[in-house]
Amino acid sequence: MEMTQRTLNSHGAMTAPTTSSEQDLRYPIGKADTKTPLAAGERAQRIDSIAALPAQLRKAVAGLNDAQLDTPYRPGGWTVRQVVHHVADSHMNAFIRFRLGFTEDNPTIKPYDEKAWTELPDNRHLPVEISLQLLDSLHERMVHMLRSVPPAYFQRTIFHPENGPMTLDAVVSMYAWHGQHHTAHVTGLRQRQGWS
Ligand code: NI
Repeated sequence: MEMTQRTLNSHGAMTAPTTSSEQDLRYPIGKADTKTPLAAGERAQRIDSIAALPAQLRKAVAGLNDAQLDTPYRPGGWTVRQVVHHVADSHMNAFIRFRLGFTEDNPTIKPYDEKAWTELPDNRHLPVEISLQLLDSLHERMVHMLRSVPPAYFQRTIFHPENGPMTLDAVVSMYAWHGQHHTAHVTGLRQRQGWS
């Protein structure tokens, strides 16, 4: 089902979808704020957000049938199923990036082709529950690590070959945002489709 967002102009006529509404579908919570360094309270809040993600994502997809899970969250976008498996793909990389950054001096991290990963068969076919369980375990370990390392560790850096150096504070912000960003793709679709 097409889910173009149309708005009424001042004369009451339907207008074509605008770039801004497409942007709204793609970036429902805006872009990541990766200012660095974070104040201790801000960092704790963002780590809390990472901790909350698995349950939020589980709630976002609760009760959806296979046809709904295989619906793109926006025209031309990934399906809900692909979004959930992508979050697991991405956060496995996050876990490794934190661990490299906490234990090595400005390690070079490995970018990956996230779009190509999302086309792999497990992402397209497996039940979302598989990745929800993976995220439960992964985030439990990641959050324990993030809440327990010395605060100074968040000023350590990783080196991204395309984007340059990033502090671990920026990585915390990036992945706190990332989970909320994709959860909002699913909750936004549910709302627009009237799936309750
Ligand atoms: Ni993503």
